[in-house]
Amino acid sequence: MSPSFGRGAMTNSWSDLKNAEVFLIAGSNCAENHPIAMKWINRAKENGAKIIVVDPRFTRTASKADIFAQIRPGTDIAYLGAIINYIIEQKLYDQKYVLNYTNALLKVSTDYKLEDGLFSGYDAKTRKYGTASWGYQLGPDKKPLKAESIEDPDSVFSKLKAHYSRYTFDTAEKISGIPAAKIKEIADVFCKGKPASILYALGMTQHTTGVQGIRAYAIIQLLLGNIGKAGGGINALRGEPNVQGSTDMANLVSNLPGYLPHPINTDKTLRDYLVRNGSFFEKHIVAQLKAWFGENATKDNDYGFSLLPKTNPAVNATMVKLFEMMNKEQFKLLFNVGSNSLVSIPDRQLVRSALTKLDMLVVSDLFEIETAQFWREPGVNPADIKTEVIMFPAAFVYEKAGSMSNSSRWIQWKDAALEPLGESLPDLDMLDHLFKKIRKLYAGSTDVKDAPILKARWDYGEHTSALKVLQELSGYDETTGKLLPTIGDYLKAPIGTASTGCWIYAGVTGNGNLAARRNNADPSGLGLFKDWSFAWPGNVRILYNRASCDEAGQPVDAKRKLIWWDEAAKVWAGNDGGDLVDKTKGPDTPEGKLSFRMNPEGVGRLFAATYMSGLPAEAPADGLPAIGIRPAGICVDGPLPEFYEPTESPTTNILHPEVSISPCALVVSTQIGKSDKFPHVLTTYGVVEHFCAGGITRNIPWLNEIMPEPFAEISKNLAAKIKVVEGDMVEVSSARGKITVRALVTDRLQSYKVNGKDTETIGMPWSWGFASLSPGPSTNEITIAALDPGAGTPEYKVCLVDIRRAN
Ligand SMILES: Nc1nc2c(c(=O)[nH]1)N[C@H]1C(S)=C(S)[C@@H](COP(=O)(O)OP(=O)(O)OC[C@H]3O[C@@H](n4cnc5c(=O)[nH]c(N)nc54)[C@H](O)[C@@H]3O)O[C@H]1N2
Ligand SMILES: Nc1nc2c(c(=O)[nH]1)N[C@H]1C(S)=C(S)[C@@H](COP(=O)(O)OP(=O)(O)OC[C@H]3O[C@@H](n4cnc5c(=O)[nH]c(N)nc54)[C@H](O)[C@@H]3O)O[C@H]1N2
Ligand SMILES: [Mo]
Repeated sequence: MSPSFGRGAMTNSWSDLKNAEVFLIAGSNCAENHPIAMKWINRAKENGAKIIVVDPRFTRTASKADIFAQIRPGTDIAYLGAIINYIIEQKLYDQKYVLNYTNALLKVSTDYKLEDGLFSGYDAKTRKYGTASWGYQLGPDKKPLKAESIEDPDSVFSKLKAHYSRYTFDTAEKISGIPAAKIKEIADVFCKGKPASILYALGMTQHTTGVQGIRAYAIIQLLLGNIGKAGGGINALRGEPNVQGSTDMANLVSNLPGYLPHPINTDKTLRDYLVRNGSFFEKHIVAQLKAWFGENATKDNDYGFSLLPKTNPAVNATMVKLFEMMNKEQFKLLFNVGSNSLVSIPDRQLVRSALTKLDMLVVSDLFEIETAQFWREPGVNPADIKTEVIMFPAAFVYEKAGSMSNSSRWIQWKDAALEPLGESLPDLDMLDHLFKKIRKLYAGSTDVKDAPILKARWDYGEHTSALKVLQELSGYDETTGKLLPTIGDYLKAPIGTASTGCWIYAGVTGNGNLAARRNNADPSGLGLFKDWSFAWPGNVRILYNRASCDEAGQPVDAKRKLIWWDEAAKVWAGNDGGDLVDKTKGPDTPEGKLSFRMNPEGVGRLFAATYMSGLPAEAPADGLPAIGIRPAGICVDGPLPEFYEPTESPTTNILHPEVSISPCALVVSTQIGKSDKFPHVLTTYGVVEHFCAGGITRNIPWLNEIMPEPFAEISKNLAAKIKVVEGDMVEVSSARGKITVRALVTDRLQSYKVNGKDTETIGMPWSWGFASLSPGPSTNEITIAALDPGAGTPEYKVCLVDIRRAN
């Protein structure tokens, strides 16, 4: 959502959850998937906090809830929109916060509109939006015009009010299946408790409107003044061990490490890149180029900018798209590290076919997972497969040193506890061996496309040191070769004299390895633990914490003081590190007022407008395009969250039947089902006993014993209708395929009404495949490959199916 911070991380932290007065847990089953979250939630509950859970199923998390609402999968924006409407109508918002810390007063372009489910700027041919009309009205100084009051019809606040006035509790009930009175109860309880925390994970993100759902959370939390506060925030409970670290390190197609925008094919020079992305990124991309290319990155050669690979934004090769390209024979080699795509990718026939198109597949994993054995899946004749498959046995987490970053943005160091088993190696050593061998093969080449490999700085030692890698991320003074002590030293260094491999990690190893700190003192009692490991950026534990203070820089919540302006010492002091541009700039200075310093407006964004700050009033005399400072992160599918039906849905969108599903959704599956043939909604989820695609856990006998096989969980109503009892085998089919599993008949799923029509949700775990000690059918045989247009996340949480007794 933003080109800088917060691409899915907690604004707060695990241990901060204990400070909340109320929780909305919607789209997360943390009791089963994130038990550490539950530990801190339970502490808050002991202190009287209220828990609201919204889920299509009654989960173990729901069993702890004061309010539980069963929702039709994929309809959260409908009830969240109704809550936004209620907050505005009943004036439940935090007036001061909204005025001072959000863009409520800024005037929106008069060209902006939403009509029949389409925002202005839609191009039906490309199914994409032109976003020019989503901007602000700008003054002659190129800054957004500010309205006198939020009543001004052009203000962001008025646009928000008009947009959500259509979302009544009754409309939300018709769409989501949650009774109107229950939605009102959720709104009342959530808005009354301050601070209030929102937790989410896959139940919100795995939709074609995933990003917009999280935007709806942001709007609610900004209106209520809950961001930047202890016990508040929006907390993305991230999944895979170190998924936070891997996205920090650019395991995302549109980013370089530290969430720097990835250069694209039209960026011929560093200047072109800065015209698109703003001067804010100059220091960071140059520091990264220095880290990657060392002495081969100089001012004279544009710091080696031409050595960086460029992406084609029209391709946007997120995971599913990548397999689509592979299936069109656009790749010869796949290096598959720590992922079991043949089980985890939706509509998995695409993966099955794509892998056969490769010349070579290298799999690095602990076990010979399904992906590595695709050539001997039942039904496949190995003689037909031309792909050569090579297995690299990988060392496990306890067998290697390194840092892992958790959802709280804490970078935590660990040492190796065991020697790697057999011939297995840490992935870092594998990469190091490979890189050195490849560089040897390329030696002497004058081909420009080989230059990045030949010019890279690669010095992690004879026996690779993970600490050296973390030090490279932390950063060096390139003039002395010494580590830069802190992020402040990095920021002060003139451009071209400092390197960091990932600027948000700057300082992590500057004064010793701070990631290895294990001091669990917590003097404030707020769970900040600031001497335990290191949180990016700059050890700030709660992002946007300037917003926890009033205009005078004093904490608004006396019980939960994060930072404050110390007038005598003329400095921001506090229990937490200040999320501030400059700690010596007081609350009445322009810098000291910025509550959301990473946004170009400096405030939280109720309306995700297009905007570049810092553009000069006059065009530059040299005729070159001007360089601004910082662009706003936008959502490609609209500046305000709007409800769209999932790609496969049992009903049409009652808000705008002509534009029923997201007009921008990227639908990759070729077979799309309709509700006449496939009347039920399927949702997929994880189970405690297995981990993701099950590569590890299905090889652990005692886990297999307690969770031996996949199942389809159905309501008692549905069971009676299809004449099935618990334990019977059922065939679940979608437009893409069918699988046979055991029926699990429970009260955890209930029949419900959608727009007057009886509807059923079927729940299925997805952790099985044909290999391992305990094989079973893969649920992704039937799921749909339809992607969120911004994030590329597949709509794993909703598709249409039919179910019947097998034989
Ligand atoms: N034991 C165990 N722990 C895990 C994992 C595991 O496989 N096993 N996986 C790890 C990974 S990689 C991840 S990403 C996380 C995932 O953590 P979670 O997101 O908690 O995992 P899920 O069970 O997929 O989905 C969460 C809940 O969302 C609900 N849901 C489905 N659709 C909707 C919807 O439209 N709206 C709402 N409000 N809720 C919906 C589901 O019923 C489910 O209870 O867990 C991590 N932890
Ligand atoms: N239907 C459906 N499908 C889903 C989801 C869903 O909710 N529903 N959830 C999605 C989500 S959130 C995720 S994250 C993906 C996960 O999908 P994948 O990433 O494909 O699945 P994992 O099982 O997590 O694969 C991780 C592999 O890494 C291996 N491994 C562990 N440690 C190491 C190591 O140190 N080095 C190496 N080289 N290998 C290692 C493990 O043995 C395992 O096989 O699945 C997605 N698929
Ligand atoms: Mo995940």
